[in-house]
Amino acid sequence: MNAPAIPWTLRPDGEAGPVWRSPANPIIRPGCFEGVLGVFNSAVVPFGNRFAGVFRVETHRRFPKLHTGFSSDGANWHIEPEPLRFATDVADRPAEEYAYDPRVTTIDGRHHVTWCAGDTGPTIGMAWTEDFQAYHRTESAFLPFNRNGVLLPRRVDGHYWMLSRPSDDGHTPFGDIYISRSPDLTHWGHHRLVMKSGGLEHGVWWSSTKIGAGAVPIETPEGWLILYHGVMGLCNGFEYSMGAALLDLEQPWRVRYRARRLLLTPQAPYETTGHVAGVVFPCAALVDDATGRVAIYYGAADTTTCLAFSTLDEIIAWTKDDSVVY
Ligand code: BMA
Repeated sequence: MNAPAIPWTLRPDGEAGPVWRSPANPIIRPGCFEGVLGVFNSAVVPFGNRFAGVFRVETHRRFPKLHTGFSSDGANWHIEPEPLRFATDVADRPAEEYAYDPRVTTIDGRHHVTWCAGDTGPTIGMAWTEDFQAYHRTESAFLPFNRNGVLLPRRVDGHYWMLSRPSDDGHTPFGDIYISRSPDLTHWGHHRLVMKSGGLEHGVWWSSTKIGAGAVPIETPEGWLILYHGVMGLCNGFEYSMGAALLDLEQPWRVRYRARRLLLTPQAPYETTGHVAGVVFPCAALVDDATGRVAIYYGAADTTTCLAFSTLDEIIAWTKDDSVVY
């Protein structure tokens, strides 16, 4: 079966940044089915000759749930109106849990979903699927409170690895990216700090409050490329931007390069207006191996799902040209 072509738009004339937005943005909006107030911070992967994804959907209860979606072109999506249900679960779950900010990582043909689960407080829920119909839930990875759990897409040194951000029970005013490893995707240890939030020490001013992993890391000759979110505290609240860093391929807790300059910050009307103004929140990226084209999926203003584009060469050059020195 042929892999589907990823969405793509040429860089518009006059675009100065390393990443440009899709003219079709927002690609998924409230109202994609009846009663949807927001669909954002969601993750997609190639699935046979099309794409599948797990989406954060909010209805009039504003209680976030995960929904499955399918697309033949990566830009036009059908989102299932019912939240996804787990075919197998672990015991002793609260009666109703919130679930948000999913990531999907394909390892050896199996799609692993990680998300922020309301498991006696926010922490990293885990499930796997092979068909995006039956989801098998396994134990949560960490103790509460934790968010933004993102797996590496292959084993390194025989282990699975997950980036995460220890946090608090609210709108966490701090946060650094850690990595943990596991022999079996159940038992996690060997915890290491990867990157601290920005600020004066690191000169990454736009992420001076907190940072969190975003898209599944992309393997490149220069290291694992991570597209992450960084948060800056402004006088009227938090602002969420997207940045890039490269982690060592064999020792993924070591940062090789970290771009001082952000890749994308809220500027478009759909990023500066919505349920939470001033948020771009990447959760997935598709790469075309032949051309190095990258399609980045991000949530905008906690309301819609959007697409942005670049190439691996451009993002890597941007990251190395003005990097924090470690
Ligand atoms: C974070 C998460 C994200 C959200 C962001 C901005 O703490 O809850 O889901 O996009 O805040 O509101």
